[in-house]
Amino acid sequence: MSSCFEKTPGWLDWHAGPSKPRLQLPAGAVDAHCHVFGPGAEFAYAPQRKYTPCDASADQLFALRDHLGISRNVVVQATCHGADNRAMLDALVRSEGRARGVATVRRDISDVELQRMHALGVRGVRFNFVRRLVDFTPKDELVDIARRIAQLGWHVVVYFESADLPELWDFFTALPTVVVIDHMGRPNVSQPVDGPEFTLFLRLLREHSNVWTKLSCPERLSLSGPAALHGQAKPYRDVLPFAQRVLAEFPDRVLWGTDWPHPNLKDHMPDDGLLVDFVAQIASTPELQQRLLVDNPMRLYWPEESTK
Ligand code: 0GY
Repeated sequence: MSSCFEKTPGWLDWHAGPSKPRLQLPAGAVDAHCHVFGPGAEFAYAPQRKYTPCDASADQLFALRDHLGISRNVVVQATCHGADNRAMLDALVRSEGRARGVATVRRDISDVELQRMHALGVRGVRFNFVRRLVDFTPKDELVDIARRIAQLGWHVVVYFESADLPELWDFFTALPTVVVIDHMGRPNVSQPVDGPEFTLFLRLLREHSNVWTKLSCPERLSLSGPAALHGQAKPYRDVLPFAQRVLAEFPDRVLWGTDWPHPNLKDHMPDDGLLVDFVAQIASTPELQQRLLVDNPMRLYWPEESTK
């Protein structure tokens, strides 16, 4: 995984030999949150980036897709590429229709460029509020972007820390599109699932039927970790009640993704095969797995092919 860029010290590279999932995925399963990084020699990392990753190319992503038994990907623009969407768009082209994209755009983007991205498979933009990843974008710029992409039928993906939800509430609830929240709003899983923070998050979904979320990133949220993955103890067991609660209440507004190649992890790099197996812990029946992995992402990203 060499690159012409020097990786951030301590960077953990993606797992080179993931296991084969034990879970039999439903036909047409979608990984609705993953990224490509570079390769840096072809698609340079952005000068304003907050981290420099290892390369993770589209072909490597598709090899993982096939290995895991996944059918399609949603490639989310990573902050290390800023608003230069070329690597993500290249992945969409290479996927031959098996990937859709979520872009990062600035206010000065032209309508022609938005149309071009739509033709290539982009269906959303991402607004990122995580301070360690991005510099602040003024809200009036984001409102302007949301208004424009709404006309294309796109949605907004938002990424934030759970402590910031109260401050962001009015902004989120005024957005004129579907709003997809990354990683369940990053709950602090040391708090109870009925605690004030997660209760507020659930209220957001309950009161706003345009809000969806991704039951993703147990490896990022967990404090108990992946221990005994195929042994007695459950992996990422502290994340489970949060994901199960959301799925139980909002089975038609949830997505799942690997988050490959897992940027900025500090303590371990997950085995993507075992992340797939974790889905069976969250969604215990084939019917729920079908909704989470196929019906919901198809409705949002491939509505023209969706039957649900
Ligand atoms: C994720 C999470 C992270 C990074 C990014 O675009 C990104 O750089 O999304 C993170 O560091 O928490 O969803 O991949």
